[in-house]
Amino acid sequence: MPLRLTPSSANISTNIQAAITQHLLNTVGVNPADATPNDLMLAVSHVARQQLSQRWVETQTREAAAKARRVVYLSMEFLMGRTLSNALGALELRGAAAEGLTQFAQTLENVADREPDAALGNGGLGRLAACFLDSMATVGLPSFGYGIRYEYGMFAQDIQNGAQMEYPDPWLENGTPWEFPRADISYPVHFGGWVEHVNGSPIWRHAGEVAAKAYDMVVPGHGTEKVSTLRLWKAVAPAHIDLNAFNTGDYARAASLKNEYENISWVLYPNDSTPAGRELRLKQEYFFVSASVQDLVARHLREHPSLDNLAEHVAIHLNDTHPAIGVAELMRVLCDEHAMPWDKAWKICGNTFSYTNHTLMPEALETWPVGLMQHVLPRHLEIIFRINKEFLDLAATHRPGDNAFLARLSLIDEQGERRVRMAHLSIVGSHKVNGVSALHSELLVQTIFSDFASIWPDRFTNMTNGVTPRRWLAQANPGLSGLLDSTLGSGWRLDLDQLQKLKAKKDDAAFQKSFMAVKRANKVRLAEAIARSTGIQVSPDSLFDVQVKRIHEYKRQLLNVLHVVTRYQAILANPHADWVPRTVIFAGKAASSYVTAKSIIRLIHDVGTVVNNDPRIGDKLKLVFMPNYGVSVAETIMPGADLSEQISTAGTEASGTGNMKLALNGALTIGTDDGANIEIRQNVGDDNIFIFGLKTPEVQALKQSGYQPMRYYENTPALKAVLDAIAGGQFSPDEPGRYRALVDTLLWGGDHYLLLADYASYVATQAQVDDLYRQPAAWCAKAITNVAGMGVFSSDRTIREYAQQIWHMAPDAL
Ligand code: B1H
Repeated sequence: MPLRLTPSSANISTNIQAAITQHLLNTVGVNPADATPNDLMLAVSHVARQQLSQRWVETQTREAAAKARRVVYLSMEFLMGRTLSNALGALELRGAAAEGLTQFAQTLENVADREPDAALGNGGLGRLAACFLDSMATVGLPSFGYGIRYEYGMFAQDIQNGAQMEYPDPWLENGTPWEFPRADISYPVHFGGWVEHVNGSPIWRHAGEVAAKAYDMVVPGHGTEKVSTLRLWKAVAPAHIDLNAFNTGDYARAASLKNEYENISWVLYPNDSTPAGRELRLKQEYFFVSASVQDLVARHLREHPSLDNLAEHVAIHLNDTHPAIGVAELMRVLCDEHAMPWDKAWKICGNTFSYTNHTLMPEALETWPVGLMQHVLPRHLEIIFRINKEFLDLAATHRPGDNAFLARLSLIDEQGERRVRMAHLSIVGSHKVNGVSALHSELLVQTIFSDFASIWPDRFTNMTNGVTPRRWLAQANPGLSGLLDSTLGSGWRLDLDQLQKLKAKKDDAAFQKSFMAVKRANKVRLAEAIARSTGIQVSPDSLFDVQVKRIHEYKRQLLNVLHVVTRYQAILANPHADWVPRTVIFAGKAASSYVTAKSIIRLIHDVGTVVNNDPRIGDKLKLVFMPNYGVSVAETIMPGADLSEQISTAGTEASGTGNMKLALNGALTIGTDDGANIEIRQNVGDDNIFIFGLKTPEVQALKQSGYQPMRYYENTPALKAVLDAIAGGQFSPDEPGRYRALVDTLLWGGDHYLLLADYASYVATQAQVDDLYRQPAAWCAKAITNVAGMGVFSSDRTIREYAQQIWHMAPDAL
């Protein structure tokens, strides 16, 4: 029986030292005297892993005995980041581990830094899934996350001559202490072939088979011994597949056959917000959904005699449409494999599934060509057609004779190449559909899903996103956490609403002083990280203005650049004015094939090169781009930000979650009336946030009336000067035409995201930001008020809402 370490056990740090030494010797295989920081990272991880393993076994045993109702969260992405620090936090062993490491002359921070990020996601959607796992474990919701064990996660970004380069992310290259391979859990997943109907019963004569092997990652709850499971599937060629080629000595063919199957879990598609639409992606989606459904069905049948009561014991949640094929798969399993009548199965299905939509952008809605679906999943296509027929029969009773209505609702888009609409399949197959912020959920029923809402108004609801305060405050910002602990006690970690009590302190001079000292230290730390990753020195005394997120036109990083150039020109024109020194910090990846986004990254670098090296500017303005944005980089950036840029065109950002992380760490937001910014404003108060620009109805009206960007260009001299400088090559003298096309998307390409329309309002609001920053006490009071107002954005709150309103589960039931 391994040693059980609890924070209360005597001599905990001595015990940890002993445990680390044991693991160095027995698990890592090194002499403790020679242990490198990497060896120590592995050894400490194994100490924590052992503790979590015990918790996992206990939680599973308890839930199985109770035949607990469980939520199954299906997601193509889990952007977990590093595990060690979070695991130690959950075990309340962080202090002891740090102390234990002093014997090895190492800091916990330095040791933890050796762990590669588990970057199995693109951005907000994947990180939300990771925050939800943390909250599900913490609030005690019996839960399984299911996804893919990608061999390669999100690509690593490097910058060469200002341009993004992508490199593979072999995060598993050296193994990971955090996964538990479950050698005995493996399911066959079938593809292709055709369907035969024998005596009215369908038989899927599949053409290919791959094995899905389970690898578990333990998700620790905080303030509880409960843990949850993230089960990731790896694709493995079935042993028999290459036997023939292997036996005849044709190893090349054997290897290529093996690859063809195993590439299913090879790499994450790096397309945030736009579906990939490739056959391999469809196979990935079906692969992990099929394995997960087999797993949950097997678990159910271990605890219950039949599948009749499946919906009472399992809630399956679709994280966007990527796992939507699960609706057809569950129908196939119930009807074809368990001989359940269709109508009964369909009822179970509807009571089991629920679906979250994460984006309104029409180009982001996933559809699959009918021909491709026929080729890869012929039986599922038949099932989808039957679901569609019955659904359209029902819809016709709502508006008899209205064929346009039916065509809009159909699961099949019949215009041009016929395509299966995965969002429609998800809605029809679910009992609840939610958006991720109040505005987004409202817009869903007013726009893309309005026809569905006319049939099923009660099916649509809102679940505003949240973030876990454990990672995004306790772990990322130890300085602020310590201040909160000494001011409020430590309860905020599990009850973020307690931050409200800070409001009373917002003008307290002593508290302000401590709060500003924490921010200053975090800025120093961030400035060091900037120097390390870019070579650029920035002053922690300048205002840190931060925009960190995927690079996308709708998020309008380009509008931010227009402001930077505006400021640059204004400083040159008036060098002796009382400028508030600013450091503008960008970070984010562009999808590898997204030409405009990559051009924006290059422009940021080119403008930075000119501005940062202009001796007339000095510290008044700096522009930096931190490469390879991901969870770990974010953990350094969030605590050091003064200003949070959330400047998407109103109506385009479904929610945002970076906005929450930044405000929680005491940054003030400059943002549009979009996504969760609106709810942040409601919670921190209008006076503590900078909102600018057109609101959603104004955006819609301007577009309808015929938006003419050229008018803004001609009537706004500062804007004209900025665009002329960029388009004319002032920042790319070696290639003066480099940004002509980028500027042309604004002037001649319709400026789809209304940068020019919002420019003047944005620049004027930035001046208000400067005015406030000149008054440190006033700024600080607002920053404190922001932290105080962020309680509602804990993902614990979000998960409790899902549990109560969608999954019909009581947290902490066991
Ligand atoms: C979000 C995505 C997304 N919305 C397709 N949609 C993908 C769509 O690989 N794909 O095919 C990947 C990701 N991601 C984001 O979700 C929203 O843009 C954010 O506003 C939101 O905060 C986040 C979480 O809800």
